[in-house]
Order: sequence, then C-alpha cells, then structure tokens
Amino acid sequence: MIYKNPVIKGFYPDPSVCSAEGRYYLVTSSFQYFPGVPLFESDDLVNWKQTGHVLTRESQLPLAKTGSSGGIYAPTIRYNAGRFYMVTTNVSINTNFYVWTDDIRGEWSEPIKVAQDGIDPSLYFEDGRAYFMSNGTDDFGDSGITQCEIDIATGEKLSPSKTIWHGSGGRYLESPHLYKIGGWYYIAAAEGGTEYGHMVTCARSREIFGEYESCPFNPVLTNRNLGGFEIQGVGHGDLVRRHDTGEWFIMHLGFRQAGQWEPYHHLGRETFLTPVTFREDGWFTAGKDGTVTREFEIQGDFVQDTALPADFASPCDWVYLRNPDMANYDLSADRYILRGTDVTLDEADSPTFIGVRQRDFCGSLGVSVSSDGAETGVTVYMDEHHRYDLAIRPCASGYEAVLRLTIGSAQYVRKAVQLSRNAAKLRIGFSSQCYAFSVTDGDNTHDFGIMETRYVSSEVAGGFTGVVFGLYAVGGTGTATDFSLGYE
Ligand code: 6LW
Repeated sequence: MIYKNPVIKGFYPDPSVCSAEGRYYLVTSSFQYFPGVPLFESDDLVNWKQTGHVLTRESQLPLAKTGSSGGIYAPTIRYNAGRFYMVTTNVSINTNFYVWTDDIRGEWSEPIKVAQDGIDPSLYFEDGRAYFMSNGTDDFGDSGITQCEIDIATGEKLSPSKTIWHGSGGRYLESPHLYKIGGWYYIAAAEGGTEYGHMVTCARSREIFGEYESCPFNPVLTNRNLGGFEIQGVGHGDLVRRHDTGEWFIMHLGFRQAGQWEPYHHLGRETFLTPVTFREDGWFTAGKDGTVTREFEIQGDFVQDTALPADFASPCDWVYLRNPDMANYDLSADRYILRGTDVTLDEADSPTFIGVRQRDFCGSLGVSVSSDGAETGVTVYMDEHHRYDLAIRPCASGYEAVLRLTIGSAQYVRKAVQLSRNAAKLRIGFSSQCYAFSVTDGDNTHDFGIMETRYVSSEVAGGFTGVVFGLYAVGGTGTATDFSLGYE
C-alpha cells in the first residue's frame, strides 16, 4: 500500500514509538500544555489514534508559570517485561524522570527521577538491566550522548554517567536512542538543530558503553538539501520494526512549509513514518536516498484513514495551558462553560483556555459564544506573544466583537463592532497563507479581514510548538456551543 506523510498531522513533535504484543504505541512532546505527552496507538504504524495522555496529574506535571516551549521536551516510550515506561524531561524544573504503567489505557505512576542531566532521555533494557541515556554532560565533564545503568525500580544510578558518542560533527546533538540489532548496539540520534538543517545520524558498537563508530555515510536521513520542498526539518526519530512483515521504519519529526516559496511553518513539527533498510554491512539507510518524501510504498493492503478529528467531541485531544483549575471548566458534549479569571492570554500562565491543535493547512472553524461579563472567543494561538483573538466582550454600550492581533510586542485591536446582544457566531477560515475572520450578529455578518499565517509561524515566534485553536474566557463566564472544525 502507499501511505502519505505526515502520518500524524499538527503539532506532535519528537515522536517515540514502541511495539508491544502486536500493537504500536507512540508519544510526543507537549511543552507548556496539560495534560502532557500525547499517547497514540496503532495496528500498522500508518493509522494512529490518540487514546489520551501519559501525564494527567499536576503531581506528575508541575507547569506553574512555565514559559512557552518550556515544560515537557522529547519523551521516549518503551515496553519491557509487561510494563510500559515513558521517560522525559521537564525542562522548567530541570528534571529527567520516568513514569510507568502496566495498563496502557490506565493511569501512569508518579515520577521517578534520574540524576543524569541533559535532555531527550531514553531507556534501554537488556538481560534484566536498564540503561538511561540522554544528551548531557557526564560525571567526568564530557558532553555528548551520555549513558548510565540505573535501578529501574528506583531510578538510582548503578554506574557513572559516561559520554559514549560525540555525534558526527553536527550542532545540537540530541534525541539519542539505543537498540541492539544483529549483535550491534546502535545509537540513532539527531543533529543540525530542529530547523532546516535537521538530520538523523547513527553510530554502532559491539559493547554497550562503546567505543562507538560513526556511520560512514551520516546523515542517514535529512531533507536539508531539498530546498523549496514542502517537507523540511526531518530528524529526531525512533526505530521500530513491523511485527508482521519484519520491515524496519523510523518514526520521526518534520514540518510542512506553508508553500513552496514560503519557508516558514505554523502547524508545528509533525510525525512522519519513513522506511529503513539494513544493508549487508549492518549499517542502515532510510527513506528515498536518505530523504523523506510525501508518499512511500510498504507491504500490506490496508487503507490509510486520513480523516482528522473535526470537533471538540473527543476529549482526549483537548489541552489546557499549564496547570488548569478544573473548577473553571464545565465541559459537556455540546456546551462548554468557561469561567474566566483575571488571567489573560497575554500571560505565561493558565488563563481559562481549552485548545485543539490545528491539524492541517485548509479548513474552517465556527463557534457560537455568549458572554456573562467575559471577554470570550477563540484564539489562533502560537504563544502569548503570537496569536489572533476573535472575541466578544462587554463595552460601554453593551457588547462588541473584536479582532485583537498580537505579534511580538505589537498588539492592537483591528476592529470593534457593536453587537445587538451578548452573543455572536465567530468564524475563522484558514488556508496555508492566511486566516480569515468574521462575526455574525443575528442576520448581520461582519468581515474582520485576514491575517497571515506567517506571523504565528515558528520562524517568527520561535519555540517548539505549533498553532492551537483555543476557546477562552477572561474576567467573567463565557459559553461556547455549535463548535465545528473542518479540514479540506
Ligand atoms: C527536543 C530536541 C528537539 O528536545 O527539539 O528536534 C527539542 N529535536 O530533541 C524540543 O522539541
């Protein structure tokens, strides 16, 4: 069958995958959003369904006042002896930790900390022993891919942390994972930074603590020389083997440019699937001549379901900013009551906000809102400094609809229209280039114009996230009904 990339669209970066009892499980980063670490399941590596999140409690995920793109960085998921482990970094409290569960559909444990620094931790299990790897500095002051043995029950280090690979020479060596395949230990890592120079590199050794030899033809995967091509920034991946056919793949991140000559992206980094081939000399290659294309052909005659979640009906997609106070939310299938506080969208805090990721370039969103003293509406949200808010709010003569644009430290209200009552229908159409805003008050529809996608892109905003559509309320209660989100 032929499948299309990305296999998980929207802001789902830094994927890690494991195979367990005939199924595949995948996690991604989540930064300042709560719950943390989206969890997906698949039967075939092509069709992925989000089943929830790994970090669902504040005790696992303290995010108070975490800066945007702080919080949870790249996680790794592993399965060993009937137990799932997810290891990650909360960069805002500078902590590497893991959680575990014996029931993938259930709750996960409290965090178990590991005293090795760096980011992008990974776990490797062999013969009853557990090894912890990160991109950090070892106990001897050497930086690179650093590893120690740990007691998996307690997180205690059982050996010193030792740097075992310095990479192939690219900047930002990160995302290490360890595998044992055919008598070799392989490190797969990322270099080049998570932008246009991103790449996957590898090394191998007969001994777990090295010496590791770099692959003679690194990088094994990169789109850095495919200028103008839609898929850019590919790297940060995890190897997985199909249990039915034995085919190898790498699940990795990448992003889609807004257009051929628009070298920016606003949907965040997404999850891609690329075939891997082991050569006779034991090294592996990936993709089409080491690049990621839109489509690949793999064995099997199953079908790729490309439909995207079209509404707010699936609570496992919902995200909040930092640690929400759930007393401010009353969410039923078709009515969302949002109790706004004094915290506004301008702050790196937890305003009353419930979001879903923008999953593709083209489509439209609609929502009916009513206000009981609140500013309430919908925001095209990259971070607190890069967002477009379409809302209704109280004014001297009743209620008005506004479009507020925030780009860096520039903020202004483009238009304010007096409403006949405390309710309106808000609409946002979107293409790869722009968002188009309108507000309907009874029989009157007011055009609020367009804003470019460029100014909420990663290239402008910085950081590691992607656009999220958020319903929000500030300073009173807002009610949202008739929410619809459709993609073309
Ligand atoms: C992550 C690093 C990376 O920790 O970006 O692309 C960082 N790779 O491995 C944040 O997602």
